[in-house]
Amino acid sequence: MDLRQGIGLRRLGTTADEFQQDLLSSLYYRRGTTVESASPRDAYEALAMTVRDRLADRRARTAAAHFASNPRWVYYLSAEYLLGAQLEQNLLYSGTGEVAAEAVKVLGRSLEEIEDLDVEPGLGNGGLGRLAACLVDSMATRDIPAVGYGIRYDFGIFRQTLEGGAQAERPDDWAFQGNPWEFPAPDDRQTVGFYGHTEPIAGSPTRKRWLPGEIVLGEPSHMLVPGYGTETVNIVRLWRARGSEASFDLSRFSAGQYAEAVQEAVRAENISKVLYPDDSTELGRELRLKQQYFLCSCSLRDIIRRFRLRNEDWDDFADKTVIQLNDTHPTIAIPELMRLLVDEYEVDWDKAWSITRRTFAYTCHTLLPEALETWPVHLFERLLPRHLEIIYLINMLFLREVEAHFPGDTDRIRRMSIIGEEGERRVRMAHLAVVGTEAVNGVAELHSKLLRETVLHDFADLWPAKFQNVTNGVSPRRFVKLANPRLSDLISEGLGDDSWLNDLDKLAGLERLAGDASFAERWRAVKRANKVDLAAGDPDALTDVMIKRFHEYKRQQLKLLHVITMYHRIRANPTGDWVPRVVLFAGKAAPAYHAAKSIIRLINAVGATIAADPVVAPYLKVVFAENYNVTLAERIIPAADLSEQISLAGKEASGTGNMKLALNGAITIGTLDGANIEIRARVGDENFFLFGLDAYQAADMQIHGYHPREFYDRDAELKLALDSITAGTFAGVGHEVAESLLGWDEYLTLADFRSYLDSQEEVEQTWRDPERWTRMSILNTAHSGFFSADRTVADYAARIWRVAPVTVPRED
Ligand code: Z16
Repeated sequence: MDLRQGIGLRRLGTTADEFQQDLLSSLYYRRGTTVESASPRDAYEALAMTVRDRLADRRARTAAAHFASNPRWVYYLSAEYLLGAQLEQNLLYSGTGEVAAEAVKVLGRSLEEIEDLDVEPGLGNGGLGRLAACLVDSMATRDIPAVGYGIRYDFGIFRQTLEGGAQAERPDDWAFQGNPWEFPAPDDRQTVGFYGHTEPIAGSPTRKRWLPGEIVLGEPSHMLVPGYGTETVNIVRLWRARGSEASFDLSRFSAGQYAEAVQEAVRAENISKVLYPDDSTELGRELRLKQQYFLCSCSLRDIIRRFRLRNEDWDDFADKTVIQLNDTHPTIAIPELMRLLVDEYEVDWDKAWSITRRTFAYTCHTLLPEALETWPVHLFERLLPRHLEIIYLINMLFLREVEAHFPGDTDRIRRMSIIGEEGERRVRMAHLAVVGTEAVNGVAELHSKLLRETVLHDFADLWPAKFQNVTNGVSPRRFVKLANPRLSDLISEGLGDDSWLNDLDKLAGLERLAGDASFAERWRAVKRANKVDLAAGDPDALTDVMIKRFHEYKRQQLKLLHVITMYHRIRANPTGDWVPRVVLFAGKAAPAYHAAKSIIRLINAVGATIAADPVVAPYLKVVFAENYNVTLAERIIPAADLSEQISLAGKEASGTGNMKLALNGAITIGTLDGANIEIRARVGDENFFLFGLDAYQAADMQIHGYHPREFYDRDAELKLALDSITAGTFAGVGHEVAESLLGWDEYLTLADFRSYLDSQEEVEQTWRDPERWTRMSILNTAHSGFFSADRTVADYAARIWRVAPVTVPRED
């Protein structure tokens, strides 16, 4: 099939010469400039368009094949996407990397120079946003008809800088110079209402008329999501808020009241202005709920529009549609679908509720109580009055169901209600998400188990079959092939070809090479070369990395206590046989999260003290890499020897950095938390440094009263580490950190300290035996194939979505 033939379009060439012709044509006709006067930006944009064009035909054939087969669709609803840089990925996925490298020479620039101008859209905070990006990549790779829906924030996650060792935040105007990867789709714009009131409709007990007080336009654009090694190109559709024409007050403008003239439009556009920078905590701001509703309302109308292109009967909707909710953020889609069906399409309530429940599925990503969203009822009432009515009705019918199962159990009814009545009445979004969906899943085995046993226990009692686990995964294309080309080449050589890139279990074939001395030698050389590239410190030193959002439960402070202890040990014995280490931290703290920012500040103070100490500096170096994002992760991960996954057991839902690092041959030091457990089970206990309390021991300790001082009093090194902070050894910085650890230590840092240090001791013993270390490293890669997002998507497809792939025909 070639859709271009019918309209007489030429096919794009595949040779370097033909690519170069198209590149020059893009520069001339689309940038309006010439080779002689092209700026670096012109070169970048022209190349981006030339590469993008190479995916356009696949996209057209995908859309045609999907339309023709009227398949069951997966719609992924997510407030966040961390897609990463697009140019290099699209070169790989379009198979044009080599010809492009040749062709760009005509511009007098190297491909690498041009790639440096590619800005990543930072439309997410951390794990959840990157997971969304990995899953849409794998859905395309598995030929699943899917659309990812999200918000096109003007400002993505803030840019982090260090000012005197403290985090400062700068706005991330990521598309300031334009975004060549984005296709506007103004014809598909939607209208969204807020505020106002509802009116009854005569003769109908359940239908209502909602008269919103504010109207906002949602303008979509999309980015291409090509599959790897297949023809499919799906899309992520992102909504941007706009004021309508009516929101500009011309008469005020004419009267010189310029600010007032645009205030309504500004208000509308603020909805998609900025990503909320909180990972795993919710601030409960009105604008955030507006964002969520904006995303859901636009996306649902778009989903219904798409459904009606090929279908008429609402009875078919749930068979043709599955909507996956990425955390509770898009849960308002449940009452919104009810509203659209009941009020606008006049479907009766029971039928609408049956359709809705069968359409949605919900992924929970946390166990932290503060991450489970709740909204004050009074806020809902003002912002989304009709939705609150619908939620009340859903809740009434639901609680009737509970009462029927557990007659007279009023305590259970209070616990399970969608409306929390303790103190200020609040809407519990997680409860709504469980009630309104067909399937609920956690993101790692332990997480799913703890969800069933704790946070969602009552619901699992009522509907045991609803609860599932789907362990997270990561894209091997982005996090091995693109991030670590040296290792990828070595793996392909070892395995005979590169088919592992979309069949990651094949990495197991490396096992037989783990004992091959020359292969191991080359493996070590790759790691070393990656460290040289990273240039964080001595490439022969143990490169110990902790790269993730800053959060007390993740326990960067525990890593820091280890560093401080090493500092004291080396000072006490300067001629000791120390293993040289580079400890690399990277990650952002939510701007309002003071405790996390204090830890960053202390890391930098400790780093400076060590760097200035001639006794310690030869053995120990602390590096804080600014502005951690996908692009930086792709540089650090290939260079890591040791992967720090040291959260308090029972707190990290899954973790995905742990998977990326293991795949790149870093060895994990970690607790029995999240996906660490599954990594350890696969790579083998002997190839993993385990320490710390397990989730049940940790919970027990907290229940029976935890006293951090007891650990401090009993452990001289721990005492020295904390006392030195308090005594001002690190430029007087870190009093709050020490105080919080000795005062309450919510995440049992001191309880795990000794076990962690013992495990680090084992790390060093192992490192001293390079053959053994390398063998462990190879085995980590060999046995991490399970953590491909392709497997994650296959799990969702089989057990939750029940979708089949649609093959997109090749060009002829
Ligand atoms: C987030 O990134 C995560 C959970 C959450 O409730 C909100 C946000 Cl923004 C993370 C989890 O902390 C992490 O363990 C998990 O690997 C990731 O989501 C993807 O599931």
